[in-house]
Order: sequence, then C-alpha cells, then structure tokens
Amino acid sequence: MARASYAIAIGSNRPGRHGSPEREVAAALDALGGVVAVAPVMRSAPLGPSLRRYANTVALVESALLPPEMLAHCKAIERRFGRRRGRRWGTRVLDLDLVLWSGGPWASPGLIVPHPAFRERRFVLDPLARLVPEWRDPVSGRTIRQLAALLRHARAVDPAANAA
Ligand code: PH2
Ligand code: MG
Ligand code: MG
Repeated sequence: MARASYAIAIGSNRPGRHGSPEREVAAALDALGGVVAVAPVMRSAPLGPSLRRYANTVALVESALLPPEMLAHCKAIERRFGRRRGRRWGTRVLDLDLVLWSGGPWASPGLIVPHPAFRERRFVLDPLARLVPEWRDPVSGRTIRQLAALLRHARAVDPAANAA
C-alpha cells in the first residue's frame, strides 16, 4: 500500500520501566517508528475513574500499514510497555489510540477510525489541533481546528462536559 498518515493519541498515567508518564510517552514515540511530527506533551486531569493525571500527546506517523496492522503494532507496544488489560480506564503505563488516518472512515472488527470519542476529548483535540488543524474529520466534515474550538466552547458553557 502507498504510505498513509496516522494521528495516534498517546497517553500514560503510570510510570513503567522508563520512569515517569512523560518518559513512557517519549519511549513510545521511539517504539512507534515513522513519527514525522509530535505535539507538545501536556498534563491533563483524568477523565474517568482513575485518580492519576495523564501525560498526553498526539503523534503524526507515516506508515505503509493498513489500520488493523497499525492497531496490532500499537497493541504490541502497549504490551511491551507493561500494559495490563483490566478495569476499563484504570491506570495505564501506555495507551495508544488510532484517532485518524489519511484514508477516510474505516471499520473492521474491533477497530473504528476515526476514533468514535475523539471529538469529545480535549486531551486529544488540543494536541491534534497543534499538528494538523486543517485535517478534516471525514464523519462530521469539520476541520480539527473547528472541532477543538467547538469543544472549548462546550466546556465554557458546561464545565462538566469535559475534564482537561
Ligand atoms: N485516557 C482514557 C481515559 N481518561 N484521561 C486523560 N486525561 N487522558 C487520557 O489519555 C485518558 C483519560 C482512556 O484511554
Ligand atoms: Mg484511550
Ligand atoms: Mg486505547
């Protein structure tokens, strides 16, 4: 396949063998390979039951892999970093989410791209908007810049709409 671009959201809220969530994120960028741009790493309050704050960023990755192959690559890295399947949204050393790719909408067993929740998450949209503000969400038709602005506005109206 021709090379495709992927936006991959990276999160960590528990140190593994690299030492701190920020260092897990940095090591994950090395492990991913093909990284052409990275947004600044930001700290954010946890959305969900976990009590620990996250280090989050988004990386732009170029790859010849198809989405299911990219997902398998990401899951293999998560396992190598010591990720354990357990309580939904529990603390995790590393979470790699396939948010968008350049090939349009994709659905196969266990994988939907764009990531169904990315429009509601500032810890994804804010770094994504730093990287690819003009990319268009193929589902809503909106640019990333528009989605990020909409979410900031929603939060100003309803602070419970989103933890940042
Ligand atoms: N990831 C989750 C659940 N909650 N909260 C923040 N701030 N950052 C995350 O990456 C995150 C979360 C599930 O993947
Ligand atoms: Mg996630
Ligand atoms: Mg995930």
